[in-house]
Order: sequence, then C-alpha cells, then structure tokens
Amino acid sequence: MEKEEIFEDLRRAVVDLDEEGGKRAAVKLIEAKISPIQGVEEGLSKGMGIIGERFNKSEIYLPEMMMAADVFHSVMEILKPHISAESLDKAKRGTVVIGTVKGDIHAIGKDIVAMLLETAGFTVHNLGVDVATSTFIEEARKVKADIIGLSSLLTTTMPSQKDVIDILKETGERDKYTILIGGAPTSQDWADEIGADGYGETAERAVSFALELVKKRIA
Ligand code: B12
Repeated sequence: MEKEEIFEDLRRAVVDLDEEGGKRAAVKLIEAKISPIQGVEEGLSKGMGIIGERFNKSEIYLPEMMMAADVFHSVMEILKPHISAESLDKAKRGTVVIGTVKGDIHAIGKDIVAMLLETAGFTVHNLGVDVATSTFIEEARKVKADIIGLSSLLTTTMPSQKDVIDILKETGERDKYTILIGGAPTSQDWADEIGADGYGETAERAVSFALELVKKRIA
C-alpha cells in the first residue's frame, strides 16, 4: 500500500470518526515501516484540520469535535510505542516545562510536542491544560527548566503566552529560560511581538528548534 494512501486513511478516520479504521491504518503504517511521526503530521493532524474547518462552517458541532479527538487519541496509542528517536543519542539534553495556557483545554498538539521532546532526550514536565501563568513560572523555577513551552489553540487565550513572558521580564528572570510557543492560531509574527524565542508550527519543528537551542548553549 502506498504511503499516501495510508496517510489518507488516517485523515479519513479522524474526519469520519472511524476509530477502527484509524487503528487499522496505524497498524498498516507500522508494518510498512513508515515514520509514525509522519503519520501523525500528514494523517491524523491534517484530519483534525478538516474537522476544525467543518466546525467553523457549522457543518459539525462540539460532540463531533470531541469524538474526533477521541479517535486521534486511540490511534496515537498504537503509534506512540513506535515513536522513538533511535538516531539521537539519549544523553539528557535539558529540562522542559510545557502546558496549555489558562482558559484553554486543548491537549493533543501540546502532548505530541511533549512526547517528541521526551523521545529526543529532554526531561519533560507536562503541566497539562488550563495552566495558570503563575504555575508555569513556579514549576520552571522548581525544576530549573531550560525551556518553557506554551501552547494556545484559542485566539482568546494567546495573551496568556505574553503574560508568562511579561512576568518573567518583571521578575528579572526572562533570560533564564528559552520560551517556545505553539498552537494553531499562533505564528512567528506573534512570537516576535511577545518576545518569545521560538515558534513551533509542528511538533517536529518544535523539537529541532529545542535541539538547535541546546547546541547553541553548549557551544
Ligand atoms: C480537537 C479540538 C477540540 C477538542 C480538544 C480535545 C483535546 N483533548 O485536546 C475539544 C472538543 C475539547 C475542543 C473544545 C473547544 N474548541 Co476546539 N478544536 C479542536 C480542533 C478540531 C483540533 C485541535 C487539535 O487537536 N489539532 C491537532 C494537533 C496535532 O494540532 P495542534 O494542536 O495545532 O498542535 C500542533 C502545532 O500547533 C504545534 N504545537 C501545539 N502546541 C504547541 C506548543 C509548543 C510549545 C510548540 C513549540 C508547538 C506546539 O505542534 C502540534 C503538533 O504538530 C481545532 C481545529 C484546529 N484547526 O486546530 C479546534 C479549535 C482550536 N477549537 C476551537 C473552539 C472555538 C473550541 C471551543 C471554544 C468550542 C466551544 N464552543 O466550546 C472549545 C474551547 C474549550 C477551551 N476552553 O479550550 C476553534 C478556535 C477558534 C479560535 N480562533 O480561537 C478551533 C480552531 C476550531 C475552529 N475552526 O473554529 N476543541
């Protein structure tokens, strides 16, 4: 079976809320030795994008969006054990505190980023969703984080990413941490505007960014 066909099956499974079909496609992907990360990015995530567009046009409603998220999670359970960074040596590369900002309960993208950072050798403290600004800062201090990752999926919660940075500036701690932001409505422009160090459009990009930053620190 062609790679593209499997990606299409994964996309369709999310869009059609077809959990069994999604699991079958995931198994085929693994058997065909296709990168599971590519399966997530080219298959499942694209399917979620279509779900988002349909929700926007009121073609589907919240229950369908929740069911699509459930399909995503179930299929991820099959892919997760195969997502490993064998090519990367596992020396600890740094500590990351990551979460979805206050008022926002979107977890999927943030969890993928957390998982890939972990497989790339980072120690990851995943604070979950709806995380208070003060919690990000307290946890970062407590675990002596190198990187703070802030996820926001709603335009209304994006300002909370800025709040974290502003408070760190006020307390004189801004330079202690590398701040990465992400989530569908965010952008490089927004990262520049609020003074974040980086913007990760995809989880893969987030990881390569984190690795580049670590290299720079060591150099
Ligand atoms: C699934 C989903 C839900 C699920 C979430 C389930 C869960 N456990 O996560 C549920 C049903 C709960 C939900 C609820 C709501 N949702 Co919703 N949701 C979505 C949907 C369809 C997909 C999001 C997703 O999981 N994508 C797949 C992942 C893999 O992609 P991702 O999150 O973008 O993450 C990738 C990158 O952004 C990046 N990344 C993400 N985080 C981070 C962090 C860092 C540090 C870095 C570097 C990178 C990074 O890497 C990830 C992997 O590649 C989007 C549509 C969309 N296009 O995004 C709407 C969407 C985000 N939701 C929307 C809305 C409006 C809502 C609700 C307000 C609906 C309502 N009326 O109640 C509520 C809000 C609840 C709240 N307070 O948070 C809107 C937001 C509109 C806006 N502009 O603000 C969207 C865009 C849909 C739409 N088109 O209208 N939602």
